[in-house]
Amino acid sequence: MNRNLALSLVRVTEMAALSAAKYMGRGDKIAADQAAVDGMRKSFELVKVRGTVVIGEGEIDEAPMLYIGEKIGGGTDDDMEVDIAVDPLDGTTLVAKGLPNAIAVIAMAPKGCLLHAPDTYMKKIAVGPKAAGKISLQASVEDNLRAVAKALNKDMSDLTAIVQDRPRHYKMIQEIRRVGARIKLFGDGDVAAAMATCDEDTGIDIFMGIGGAPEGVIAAAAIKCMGGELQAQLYPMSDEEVERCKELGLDMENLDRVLTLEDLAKGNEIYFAATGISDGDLLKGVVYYGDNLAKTHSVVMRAKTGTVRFIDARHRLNKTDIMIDLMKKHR
Ligand code: VTB
Repeated sequence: MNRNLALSLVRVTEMAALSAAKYMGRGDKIAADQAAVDGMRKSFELVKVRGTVVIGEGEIDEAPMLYIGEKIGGGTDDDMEVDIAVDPLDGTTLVAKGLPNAIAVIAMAPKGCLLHAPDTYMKKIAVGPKAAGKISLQASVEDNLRAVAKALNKDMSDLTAIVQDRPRHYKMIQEIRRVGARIKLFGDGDVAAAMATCDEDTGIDIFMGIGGAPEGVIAAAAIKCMGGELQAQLYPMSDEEVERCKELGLDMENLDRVLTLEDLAKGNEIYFAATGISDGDLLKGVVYYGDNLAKTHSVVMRAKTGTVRFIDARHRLNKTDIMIDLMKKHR
């Protein structure tokens, strides 16, 4: 696959972020999400691929754009067919409330290489490169914390776990405290939270918890590019979610099979891009300077080379038709 595709992906997340960030703190998560979808969908025609959305905004009857199965991209017959996994706004509540850590994110791989995750919960554990190979979803919280502390040569009291602040995690949080590690809680956005384990500058060493399965596939694509490890297990928490797994034709006898990075994002032709919407551990949020000038901070990665590029971009919001339309619609 053309390695420059990664850079064209970042335009897509930049547009999503520039649109959605307009809604920061305005209390309307639906409008924020719609703005992100608009930005991502309109700019995707610039990406020369024949894409199929495998993780998106929902089924065709739920989402007008970026629905599962939608054909997107400006590719022609001689361009590659790819799977596209998008979360135009991971953390709608974060944007609506003006909280940190919201990102626009996209992963891309050759057709059939991204797990078509059902819309259910997923149990996940993730670490950065130095602790890759040392974790197990089936091990205890204590065993995982001790294995990672050893791999990172850290005292337990220097180790930091990132956990989503939800009642389903309270028992695990108590266990982490008993073992003696530090905890960083987050409200929403577990793609950014899992990715943070792969950048030592965040000070975050291990991600543990139950979150969205679609977000788990997207995080796996990022972590594969960054050389970390993520293990996951589908974790349907209602009969409706079990039904969704059945409808996708998943092997119900082995639904709780531990999924590795290779199961979630196969091969090394994995591309990933994300742009910060509000300030986060890894990516800074959008800044509007006035006079039609704005700034974005993105990361774009490719598993094949392991190249991780951070891109600080300045955008003239009145220069391109796409941007003019988006800024007119979302203000
Ligand atoms: C999870 C997480 C997402 O929403 O799906 C979470 O993966 C939903 O958790 O990143 P609850 O059902 O407990 O609210 C996000 O945090 C944001 O979409």
